[in-house]
Amino acid sequence: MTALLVRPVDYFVLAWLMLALASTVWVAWDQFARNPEPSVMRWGFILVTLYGGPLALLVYVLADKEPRPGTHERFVQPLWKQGIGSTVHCIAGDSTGIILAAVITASLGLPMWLDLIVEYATGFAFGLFVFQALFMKNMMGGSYLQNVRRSFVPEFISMNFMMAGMAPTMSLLMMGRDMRAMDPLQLLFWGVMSLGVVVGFVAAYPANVWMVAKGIKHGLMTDRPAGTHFADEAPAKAGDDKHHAHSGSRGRQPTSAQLGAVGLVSVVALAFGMVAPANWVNLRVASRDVGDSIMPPGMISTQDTSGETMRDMAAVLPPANEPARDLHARGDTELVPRVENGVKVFALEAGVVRWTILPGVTVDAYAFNGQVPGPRIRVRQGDRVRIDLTNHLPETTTTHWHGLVLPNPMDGVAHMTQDPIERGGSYHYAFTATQAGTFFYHSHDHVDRQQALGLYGALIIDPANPADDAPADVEQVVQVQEWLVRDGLTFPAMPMEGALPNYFTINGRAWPATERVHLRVGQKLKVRFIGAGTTAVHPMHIHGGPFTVVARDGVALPAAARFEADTINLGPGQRYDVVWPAREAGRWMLHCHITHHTTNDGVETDGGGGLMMEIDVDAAAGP
Ligand SMILES: [Cu+2]
Repeated sequence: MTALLVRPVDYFVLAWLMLALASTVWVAWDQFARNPEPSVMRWGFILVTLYGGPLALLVYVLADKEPRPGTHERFVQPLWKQGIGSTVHCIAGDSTGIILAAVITASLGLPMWLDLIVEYATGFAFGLFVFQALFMKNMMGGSYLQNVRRSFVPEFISMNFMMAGMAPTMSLLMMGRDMRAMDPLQLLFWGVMSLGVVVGFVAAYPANVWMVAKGIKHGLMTDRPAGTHFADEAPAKAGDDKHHAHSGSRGRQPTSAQLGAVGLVSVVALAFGMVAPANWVNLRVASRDVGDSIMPPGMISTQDTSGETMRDMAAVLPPANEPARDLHARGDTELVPRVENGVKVFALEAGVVRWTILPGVTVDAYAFNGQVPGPRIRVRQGDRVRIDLTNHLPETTTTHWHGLVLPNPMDGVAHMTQDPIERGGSYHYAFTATQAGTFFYHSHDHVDRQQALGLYGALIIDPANPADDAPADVEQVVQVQEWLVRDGLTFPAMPMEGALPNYFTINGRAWPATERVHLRVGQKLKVRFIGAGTTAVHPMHIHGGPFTVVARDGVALPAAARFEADTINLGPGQRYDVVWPAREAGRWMLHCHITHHTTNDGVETDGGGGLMMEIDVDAAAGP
């Protein structure tokens, strides 16, 4: 069960539904205690208020609720009120059928287009067999079957217009950007149903007024216990022992041409309402295909957008009962192995955490061992290594050891070298570290989504002979990542419309919350750049003079191949080891040179944001 209150709209819908319940209780009490109506109308108003909330309550009070004792007969006479009554008993049956069908089809996992057809058929059946035929039978007499026949055309016309309003409301809102609207266990589903009934009511009202005027539908009626009299009661209509209060119009039956034209337009309206939304949204998607996905606000959703696309790009649903890890929590902490029979064994757990990247900015991240980036795995060349990965994510995962020479079944590619690890499952990755240098590990299942949400970490292999390492006094790992945070939700950042990132982190923090490096003039800093990002090549630049590139992609450059530069293009998957000499005292900047990547959602704080890090150089130690 996912959280119900995730977006501001959820609180609005909750308030609306509570108002609808309260309105329904009041209308039900008022109907049975005070309003002189046949019970089919009472139930009609009660159901319509349940779906339409305070709007239906308003209609009830203005058009049907007896204002003073004994005045109902006269009060409900105007045609517009008769039309309301006719629409209410149509909508009560139709929408009950539609909503029941929607709950059932969503649970069965049918595509939306089929949902709509089943909903139409069920709504029509409910309206015709329950509300119309029974209602007409009570009013007009005759057998039940006669009344089914008599109600068929009016119900057909009314239902067509009702669905012409309700179907596009459901399609466009349910298949829009918050797919929780397709899930009957979510508030949003009931919010959409409520709005759909209101739109359906408005769409069906004009035809109902016309049909009442033409005498082929009934409007509002008064039903009092026999012998009840009031001083100000309107004179009873002669011969009307059933207390019919609507203006008798049975003499003005519609011609077959009129009925045919109205019926035709109702069919056209229905077809338009059912089919037109398919121009904008994918009606082949089923609730089951999309889960409770919430799309990024700017994502382009079309008739081709598949359920898989939506799940890939969807927001991380905030973990329940999970306090955010604040700025004291660190990513990239060194993971301590246990040694079993000479094998260094590391334990990794993938799960969802709330992670603070900046004061006041918290992301819902996929993380190894509750930290972003995942913990640093550091071994020595020649070590036998095993990593036990356990999956606590809401989806399958695997982990790939980027750049390593290892047995193929250990390579971690989902569906190719291994089965994806189910939620709750685990996998043991075992290999011998034959290379030396800067590597990293990352998810290789739903990688478009999972790595972008934080499933990566540094993997550093020290050379067997420490003398082979390029010497430096201070070492700093720099892992870059991009984030998309909108409306308080975290989406995987992608180089795609609506999914481009607006926050950028080094080791899980954005400037000015990034780490600081401290050294003295004359010392050397080794930076291990890791291209853990997934949306851009980051031109990483250090102020205060050039550095020497000593290794690339986990391969040490021989002395003759080393070169000086002040910017390296750190592409996704790439690693660069650079050695930077501290030449002058002061505060020196290390940053990405895509200038937007040095902002936080477009805002600069303390000189920038995102991919920036400060190198503090003190004056050389005195003699
Ligand atoms: Cu950049």
